[in-house]
Amino acid sequence: MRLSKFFLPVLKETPSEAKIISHQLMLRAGMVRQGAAGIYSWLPLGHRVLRKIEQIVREEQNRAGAVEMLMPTIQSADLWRESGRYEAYGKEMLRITDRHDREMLFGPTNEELITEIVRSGVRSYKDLPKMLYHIQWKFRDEIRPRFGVMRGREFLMKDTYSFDLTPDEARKSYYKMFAAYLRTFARMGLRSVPMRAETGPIGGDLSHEFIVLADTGESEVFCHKGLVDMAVPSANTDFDGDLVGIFNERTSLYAATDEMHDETEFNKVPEANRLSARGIEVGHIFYFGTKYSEAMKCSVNGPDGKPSFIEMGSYGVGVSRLVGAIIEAYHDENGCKWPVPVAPFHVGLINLKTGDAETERVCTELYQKLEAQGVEVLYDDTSARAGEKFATMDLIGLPYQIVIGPRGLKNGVIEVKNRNDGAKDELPPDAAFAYVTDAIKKALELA
Ligand code: 5CA
Repeated sequence: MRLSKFFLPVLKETPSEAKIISHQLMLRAGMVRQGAAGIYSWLPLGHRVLRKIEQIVREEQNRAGAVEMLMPTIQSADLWRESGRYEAYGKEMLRITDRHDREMLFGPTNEELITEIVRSGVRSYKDLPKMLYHIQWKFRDEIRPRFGVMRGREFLMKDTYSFDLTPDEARKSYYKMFAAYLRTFARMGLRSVPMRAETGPIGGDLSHEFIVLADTGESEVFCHKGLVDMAVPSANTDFDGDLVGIFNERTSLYAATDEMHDETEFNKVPEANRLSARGIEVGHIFYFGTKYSEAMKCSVNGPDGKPSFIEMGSYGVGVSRLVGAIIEAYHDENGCKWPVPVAPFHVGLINLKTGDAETERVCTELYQKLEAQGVEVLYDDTSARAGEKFATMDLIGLPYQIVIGPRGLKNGVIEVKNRNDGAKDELPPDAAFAYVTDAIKKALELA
């Protein structure tokens, strides 16, 4: 992508309304613009990151055996009356009336709608288990939307719903999502810790929040330090196999959010291993049994011919919140430092002297060769000053910068900078090409 064609409205000043670094950087780097309180447009740069995160979430859901679909944002109030949540949800639900005076709502979550879909589509225990998900915008009229996309009113969520015949089978579905979430966040460069959590308006009694530790996180959390560095399930994890080991290994160590915190239990952890910190909730999984299936009469006939209510769970990932969470984990005083798998582009190519024939030639050739290898390049072909180009590249935080100008070319070299550690190398164009291509491929293979 040529920067001259792209749309990258960077800001020099930090907007005063942005209180945390991720919000500041997302505005400054031209990733999002606020439309109304807690409602954002995703500009091209932010949109690319959002889509990469979404794709990783999708791949790991598919790996775990969940099946993708898409439900609408607007739902009928009647469904929510069936479950009893229409009144209970209160002011957080955005209620809408259509031209026929029918009561509708902008979905804050989808337990009712998916239960309705499954009850009309399954008959027998042989139709189970099923695990379905979608990635769709949600709306919650939060009292205090804040921190940009971290606590928005409109936000993108991945929500999965599991349907099983028995509580034992339902727990297996829960373990699948538990393991899939560890992999999902790790692929984005995030260490997540599952913590026992309150179930709130979703319900049930088994629930874990997946927390990324960060000083600016909204949740206060307490856990055993060993959980932070624990190895992540590998890519060849057998999701049809027994995953209880992965679950037990983590849940045997203390970890709880402040609502579930038990000081006495926490104090049993040796003092050197006690971690009390702040964190960002990037995912939340629930097992709530027959709460919705009973209220909405969603049942199947068992092997004995008798009907039984389906055992259900739901599993959410905050896709748009993750964009902010990753910036909280990866930035410095100059801007973002994207991990390769979620970077909006892999490489920023800077032309130091537009109009200079040799510089143009080398830039264009390298740009085309990299793109042909699947390396995503943002090519700064504008006539801005060098200092401005460097500042913008640091701000938007692409993993590698390649800087090409007449002075270096006289000696047959161009500069490659690693945004993560700041290391710079002067290399001939061919060597720079090989080095960057290799580094990007390796970083993507780790998945
Ligand atoms: N139905 C269940 C699971 S599918 C559910 O709605 N769970 S939730 O309420 O915990 O939301 C799932 C995830 O969405 C949260 O873990 C969080 O990462 C994200 N999320 C929730 N509220 C917001 C918000 N206001 N802004 C951004 N992300 C949010």
